[in-house]
Amino acid sequence: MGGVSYDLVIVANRLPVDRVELADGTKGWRTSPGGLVTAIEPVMRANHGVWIGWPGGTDPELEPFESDGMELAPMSMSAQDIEEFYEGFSNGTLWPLYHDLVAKPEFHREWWDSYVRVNERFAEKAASLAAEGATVWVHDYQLQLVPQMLRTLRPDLRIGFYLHIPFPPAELFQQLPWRRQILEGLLGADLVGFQLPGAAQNFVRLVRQRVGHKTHRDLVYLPDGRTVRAAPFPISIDAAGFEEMARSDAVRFRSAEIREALGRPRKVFLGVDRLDYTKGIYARLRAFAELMGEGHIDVEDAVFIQVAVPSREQVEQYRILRDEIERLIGRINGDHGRIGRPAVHYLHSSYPREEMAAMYRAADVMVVTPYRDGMNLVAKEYVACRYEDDGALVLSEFAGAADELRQAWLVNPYDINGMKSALLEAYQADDKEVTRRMKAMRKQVTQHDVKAWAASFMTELSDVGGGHAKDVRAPGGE
Ligand code: GDG
Repeated sequence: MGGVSYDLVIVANRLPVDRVELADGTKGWRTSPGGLVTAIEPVMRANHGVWIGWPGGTDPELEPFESDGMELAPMSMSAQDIEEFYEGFSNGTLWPLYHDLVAKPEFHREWWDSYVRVNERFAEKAASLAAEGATVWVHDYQLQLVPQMLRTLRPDLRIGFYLHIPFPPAELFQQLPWRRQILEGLLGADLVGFQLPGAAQNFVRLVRQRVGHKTHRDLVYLPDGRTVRAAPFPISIDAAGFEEMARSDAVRFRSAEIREALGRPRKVFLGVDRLDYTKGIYARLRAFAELMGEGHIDVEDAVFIQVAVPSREQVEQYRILRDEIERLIGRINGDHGRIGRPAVHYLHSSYPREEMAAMYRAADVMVVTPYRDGMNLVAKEYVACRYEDDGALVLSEFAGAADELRQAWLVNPYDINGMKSALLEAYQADDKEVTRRMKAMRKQVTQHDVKAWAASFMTELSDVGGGHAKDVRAPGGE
């Protein structure tokens, strides 16, 4: 490692870049624009930071390198790690368990063993790169054991953990055979951050019941004298960045082009999701199809664009879901489409950010209906792009974003009739009503952007973190 050490270490399952094959056959890096990169980048730049994560693929471990002004330290993954740690324990056990059992979690002891081994490797890497008294910020459900492992290796560090997905109620979490180890893993951090207050409360309650530590409100008192704080930090987006992109000539032009290509419908409905069973894609399309079948919406007037970004394609449940959705869309178009006028435009692909912004701009009704979602950034991105204060948002009450975007048409995605009424109301709402709602939501998203999120987590972390650790600067300072 050449003895280089850093004052700030970000540890996340994925690096913000992908390992790709370049035109000349050699390997190179491509930045993968995600919410986390924009969130973390300013903090990384304000400090001497490094980001530890997996670049995808099964290449052997590489030395840390610089990309686009950020120091990155790639972690290797073997085919077995990918199968057991990533697809297995992370996405076949924890993901469904933490999302209200929307799918049935599988419990396998080999998957758990692999989870422990990979978490150990991440912790060792962080320990080797952190300077004396440095701050380490660990992210998400794949790495819940890292805080404690790291604290054992390096008691001098200040450690923060942030969970991007929901933290389940005790009644569900209880099922996990390794529940105690996960709770103890998280308690290695000084500050454990969640999307919503309810998740932080679930965690504190479980720690009291299962591990037996004393707690008071958002604090946990450990026998060794340490105090751990559990608190909500609702994540957000680069709102100004999205608005600027939406206002650009290129995006405005592209958005008009999209509406033209759709055959100039009166109204465009839009869904943008990773193809995941938590997102409620099937149910929303059924609701839309029934509205067409009953004559409330005519295919000459409205279309639905559903972008389904490929995700976790090696996991069986995701393949089944894809088949079900594609069969449903085939049926809807068969029943309601006309020549040159399909009812649903289905895109199974990922797109550049500008294209996403153009779709947000082109859409009159944005439909976000997850059964459970930590936050849902797509809903906030739509709002950020609607700088003319128009556009209706239909939003599941089970998305974290519903706590902030109260003026959306809120729906229970399990209630198809309720969802039909909300879709129809949003479709028929007059301009004044749509604007009143959008204005309020835009205020919320602009005032609580991702910079504010990262800064508030960092500030809290330096307040709770053990005595003499170095202070890490929050970005910007405006
Ligand atoms: C997890 C939690 C929580 C999607 N397709 C493309 C693309 N995206 C971008 C979106 C958005 C992000 O990916 C997706 O974020 P979401 O929040 O909607 O959902 P998850 O992927 O499930 O994220 C979630 C989040 O973590 C953050 O804490 O909100 O609850 O589940 O930013 O724009 N971006 C581009 N092309 C695509 O095709 N460029």
